[in-house]
Amino acid sequence: MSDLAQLAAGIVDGSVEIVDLTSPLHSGTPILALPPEFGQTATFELEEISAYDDRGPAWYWNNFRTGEHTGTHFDAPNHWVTGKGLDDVSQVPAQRLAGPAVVIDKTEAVAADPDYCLTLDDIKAWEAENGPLPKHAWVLYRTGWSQYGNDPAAFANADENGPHTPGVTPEAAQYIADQTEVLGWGVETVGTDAGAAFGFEPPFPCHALFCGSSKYGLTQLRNLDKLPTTGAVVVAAPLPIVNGSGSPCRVLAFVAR
Ligand code: 23J
Ligand code: MN
Repeated sequence: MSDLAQLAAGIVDGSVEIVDLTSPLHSGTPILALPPEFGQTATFELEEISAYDDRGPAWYWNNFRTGEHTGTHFDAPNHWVTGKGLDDVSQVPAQRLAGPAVVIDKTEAVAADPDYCLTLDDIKAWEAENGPLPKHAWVLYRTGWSQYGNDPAAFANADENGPHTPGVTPEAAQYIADQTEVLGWGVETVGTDAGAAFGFEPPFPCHALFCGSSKYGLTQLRNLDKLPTTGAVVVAAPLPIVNGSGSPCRVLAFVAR
């Protein structure tokens, strides 16, 4: 049997499990709130066109309105000024939407400190155990934060100093951007950067360094606890919005059982 036939057979008989890493999209899906001087993204909203009624007797359908960066979504290179002129979300090659997935688990550190940021030493320790961050891989940052995904206030975890959510140190982001050939960085939080990352140097290091090196972002992922450290395959499927900076995205993981 060819590899692809074996994959297809595994999907049919369940020995390949497809784990949905996507958060459900609805008007209560948490969104990023920037400081009030900046433009704001929109929540997801449905507008009913008809529901088997006099507006359309045999059909139900909706219009929707949403920010590109609402819910589980894909950050394209042109999202950040460092990636200005690089690919919009419709231009990202399909071959670069899928790849092997690896998981870096910092659940314990984040439980102790919600502002925990992944360090370069953390990455080096992960690589000593598992090998180099692989070429063309999605690197998924497991923090446990998805447990708050149905409670926007807990998910934002903000006080008078701003949001307190986990992220990545500038040094670690620099290493991923410059020293690896990964596809991108996937997180459980509202954005790829820490809640406090506006005050980092550079500000928002994941956005600045990943967009600038044509690496992608995936956010608000769930079910990362169902993935092995290495060995899963992940497919991210953003809408091909022409000139878009990102898109709500279905993210599926193929896992051998
Ligand atoms: C715009 C400005 C800052 C941030 C973001 C967007 C995101 O997190 C995003 O969804 O790309 S931090
Ligand atoms: Mn985004």
